[in-house]
Amino acid sequence: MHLRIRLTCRKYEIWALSFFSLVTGLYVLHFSIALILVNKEVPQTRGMLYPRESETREVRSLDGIWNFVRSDQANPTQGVRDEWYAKELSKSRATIPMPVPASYNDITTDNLRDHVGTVWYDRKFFVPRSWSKDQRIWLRFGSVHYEAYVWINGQKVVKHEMGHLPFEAEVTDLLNYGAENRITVMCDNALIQTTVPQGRITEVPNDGGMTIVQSYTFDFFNYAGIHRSVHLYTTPRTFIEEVEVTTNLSKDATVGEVFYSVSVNGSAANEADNVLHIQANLYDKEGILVANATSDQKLGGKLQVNPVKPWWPYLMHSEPGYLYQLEIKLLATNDELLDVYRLKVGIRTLGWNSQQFLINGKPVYFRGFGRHEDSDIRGKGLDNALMVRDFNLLKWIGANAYRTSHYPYSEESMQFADEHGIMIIDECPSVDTENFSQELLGKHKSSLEQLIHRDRNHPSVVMWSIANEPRTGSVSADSYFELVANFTRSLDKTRPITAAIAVPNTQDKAGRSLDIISFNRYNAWYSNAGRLDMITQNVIDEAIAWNKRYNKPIIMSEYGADTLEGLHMQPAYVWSEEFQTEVFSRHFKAFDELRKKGWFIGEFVWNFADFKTAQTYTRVGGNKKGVFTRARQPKAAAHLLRKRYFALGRDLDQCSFPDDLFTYIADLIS
Ligand code: BDP
Repeated sequence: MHLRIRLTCRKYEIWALSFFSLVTGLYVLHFSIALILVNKEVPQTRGMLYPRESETREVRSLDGIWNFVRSDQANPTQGVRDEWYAKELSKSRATIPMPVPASYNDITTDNLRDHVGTVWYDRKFFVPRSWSKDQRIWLRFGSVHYEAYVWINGQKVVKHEMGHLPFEAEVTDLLNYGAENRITVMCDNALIQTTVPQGRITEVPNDGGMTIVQSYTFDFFNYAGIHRSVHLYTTPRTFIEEVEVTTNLSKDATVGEVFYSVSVNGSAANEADNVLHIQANLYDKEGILVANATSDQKLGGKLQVNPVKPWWPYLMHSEPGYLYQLEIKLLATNDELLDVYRLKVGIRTLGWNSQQFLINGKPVYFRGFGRHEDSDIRGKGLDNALMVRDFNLLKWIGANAYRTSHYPYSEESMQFADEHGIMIIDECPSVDTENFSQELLGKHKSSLEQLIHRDRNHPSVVMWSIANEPRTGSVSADSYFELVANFTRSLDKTRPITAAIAVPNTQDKAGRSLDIISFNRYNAWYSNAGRLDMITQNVIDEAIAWNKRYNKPIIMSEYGADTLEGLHMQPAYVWSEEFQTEVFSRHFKAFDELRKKGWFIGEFVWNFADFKTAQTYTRVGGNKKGVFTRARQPKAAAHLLRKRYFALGRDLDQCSFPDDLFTYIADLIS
């Protein structure tokens, strides 16, 4: 902990350096080490199963209103030096109420929105006396952005760097049972060149003297705080720590196989005369047992389901998102039940080659969105109402996929995607990656390790995205992305790897390390603004060029135009609803040409909904490229997109049209 605090201090000392000397220094440093990037080990995540109740486990939420303090921007480590965690925060500073989960930025009416550096949270909670008996207690955060330091009753518990990913620690010996306890969290939102994502901190003059400014090149607001739920949960002394599941289907898709492998934590696992084993039971949606098995001594095994109901994406099958329930029972030699954990499992296969991406042996054509976790007031805070609304809109519009641009989304949304058959391209938080360095490589790999550890069992996850718009034109990008891609592959061979690339294909150095090439391009917006007549052929030409260069399947992972809801202009003019509609239509034309080639496998609109960004003169209240407004209402282009996505669904996957897809006009038109 102390080392980290020192490092954090160093991070802030760096702010005091002049901007120019910092930039020059980093440039020299990165240029010289780019050629000797080495593949160092990254820390391995343990445990972290999603907290679920069972006959052997209890879960308590610590969500609610916490107390909150912001540090002085110029003195971000004061709270640590003065040990604010040693007593209630309110004893050190005046606190304000702060909801958890939520970003803290848009809750108050002052400039908390733009605060840079550390903030503090605390709250009290009760632990029942019954929890003291022969079990272990864990504290788990769904995500805190960007760096978190946690204390229980004044004792340090855990620190974690990286937003959007869970972390946990055992707190059994730190709690007061049958009594009140206090949890304190310090959260630091500062992004520098070796965080993921990267940013810059500079000290600049303002009217009051000097101030600290956070800048970043990525195009979404750096919301911060305790973004997802905080849980306390119990496990038995010896418990199921990890479950890893992979699945397979017979050629004719009638027989399914579920391979499971379990890791156990606890003293019983080490007793020589206690041979632990797993009883695995698989239940269908009706709760009927369809397969069971007893593990081998390595706590792994296979379940066979005959006949099987495979997991299919939405609109590719009449019963999409079919999930079984896998029940894992940990038993001692004498068959004493030690622990039970249940999780949902979808049985499916993935395949890919130089032309296609296949699910259960059937070629997939992706039709979807880049998205953001973003909404008014709560920022990036988990919000179940918003999540369910978003899935309803995805299904209404006929999408079958989205990319978690540009960071991992909530575990709850991953589970929801499993249930609804929405395919996910799962992206790590590396966006606009540049200034490649050994330290950045380590953090980038760690973000993928944590992501894959968290999401590997989700049938909805069909691809890993290892970066968005990395600066892959630079010399160092070549070995950097080879190392990142190989590392990802070493963790999961069952899913292909992509990255959303925006440099011209002639300059790119990362594509050779990927399985599927995704490219982002804004024809008629960032290039040739307003020129609707300069879209279709450009898209066709660029996709062909990418395919020629790498001989791999191609996805257009971003295209679109900022659109102010309610602005109408005929003929179409930038920012109007007519313009967005026309931009889409010109892309559809290109996509249909490209589909005939066999290797063009998907189209993703940027963006699902309007979202907040940093303040700049190119953004009016944020990025307005949403097909839906930030309040999740459709713009005109949504109705066009819906017709296309369903038309593709009917043509490619034989889905039926919703009754309200076409509005009656006259019986002269069909
Ligand atoms: C792309 C980025 C995305 C931006 C989008 C835009 O990948 O994050 O929001 O441009 O400018 O380059 O709208």
